[in-house]
Amino acid sequence: KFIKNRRAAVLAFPFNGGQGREGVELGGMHLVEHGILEQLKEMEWETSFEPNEDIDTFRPSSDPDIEGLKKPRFVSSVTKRVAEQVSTAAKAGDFVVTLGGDHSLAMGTVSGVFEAYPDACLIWIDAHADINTPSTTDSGNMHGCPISFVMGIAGDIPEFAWIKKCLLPERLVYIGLRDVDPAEKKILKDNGIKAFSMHHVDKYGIGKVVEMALDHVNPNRDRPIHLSFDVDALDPSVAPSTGTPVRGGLTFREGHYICEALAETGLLVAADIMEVNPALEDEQAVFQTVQVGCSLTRCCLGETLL
Ligand code: 4U7
Ligand code: MN
Ligand code: MN
Ligand code: MN
Repeated sequence: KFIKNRRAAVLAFPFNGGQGREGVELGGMHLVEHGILEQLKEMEWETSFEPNEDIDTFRPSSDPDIEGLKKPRFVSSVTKRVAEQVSTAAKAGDFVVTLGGDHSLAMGTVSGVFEAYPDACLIWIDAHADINTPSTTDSGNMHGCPISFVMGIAGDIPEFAWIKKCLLPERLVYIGLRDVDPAEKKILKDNGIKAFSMHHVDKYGIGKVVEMALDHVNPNRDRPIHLSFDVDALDPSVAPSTGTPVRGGLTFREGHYICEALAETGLLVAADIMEVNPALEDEQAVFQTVQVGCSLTRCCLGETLL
């Protein structure tokens, strides 16, 4: 087992530079204000917290597009800090919880987890594939690109030279996809990347899908697991306050089942909870989304295991 001493390092990154909507930088603090740290302590996890309140000092005075990517220097410097904090905590044997912020932060979380655990696998829960390259992205928003960078298919951009090619295509699996760009579909196909879309969730049920996903990336159940959970994987009726909602998503239970099943393996070493945007939709919707973010996190740390 990889986690020593039942310690959780909770890292919040109040960052929105990977996409265009204000408010997602508030997501992590809302989970904290909702009580996630106390909830984890209640579950007998020793908990540390790093709010990274100085993240705006990483914003360069000028940050013109590079190869169509928006705010590339800001994204690079912030995600480099993310990688350092995540790898330090993971190497200490802590369970790393990263609260976004937008999903470009995963360039840092994946880099950090795989620095500490080179044999890890990545389970990506999302409506989107987030594997656009600088040449395929239409929006230029880097929250749609993190996987291409850690997989080493983004091309050589000096500003991102710190990112190591750490993720092999066969160590990645998706669950929840339903809005994948045509160029991303080609990347998935060309690289033989396994993906369970909502169609597969409907066809096989979430229990079988998680089992098949684990069989693919972790056949002997001996590799550390990094879960990156974009709340837009959930149906908008379950998690309405997020920047890129897509109808037809995971139910409340399907989302929680994934976290519970991964916790049950005893192999989960890190979980990202990304893209909660408390500036979107009404107060009730924000409450519901923040509450779901907290309960997913608790499930990752074993709350519902009997
Ligand atoms: B998220 C998109 F074009 N693919 O690249 C893009 F549809 O982290 C969406 O999953 C990306 O929320 C969504 O901009 C990124 C778009
Ligand atoms: Mn998404
Ligand atoms: Mn995402
Ligand atoms: Mn999103």
